[in-house]
Amino acid sequence: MKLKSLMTAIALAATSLVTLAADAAVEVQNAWARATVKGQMATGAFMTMTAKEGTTLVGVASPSAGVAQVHEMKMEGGVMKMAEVKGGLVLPAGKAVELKPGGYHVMLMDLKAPLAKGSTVPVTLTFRDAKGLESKQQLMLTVAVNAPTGMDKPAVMDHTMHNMHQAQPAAKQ
Ligand SMILES: [Cu+2]
Repeated sequence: MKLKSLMTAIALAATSLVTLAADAAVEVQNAWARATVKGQMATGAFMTMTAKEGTTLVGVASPSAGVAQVHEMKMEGGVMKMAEVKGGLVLPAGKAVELKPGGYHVMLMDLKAPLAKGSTVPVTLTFRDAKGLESKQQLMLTVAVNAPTGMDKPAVMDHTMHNMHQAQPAAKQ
């Protein structure tokens, strides 16, 4: 078995275990976080989320990061900018919402240690449903240099334009 598919299998197994335990309202697929190098304080995490019923991702937390936020990356006057999604990320019922390099992503900042390729990083998502009820969902994200599923687009712009964060070396290693 190839290491990559093994890692994906482990990540999926971990995800579904947690999903069962929490009777999760949101299905999360292809979750991964980008590996970091020593001294790098921030990185992105990516996944595809499908809510059974309409809900909103209102919070993110990780014991590995001092600060975690949902970010959006978009072109503004010809410049790629990144900012926290205000009011949370809306997940319409039954519609897959992709968090991917160059778009929505989970930003892990103030990293307590480098995220090594092949390791995992715990992330807790907080959702608020239409009635205002909050629920939490825990994930173990696979740490990788590039998207494990090949859904990735060239990630050269990933976070290097972010004013708040340290520039990172080119993604290729
Ligand atoms: Cu960001």
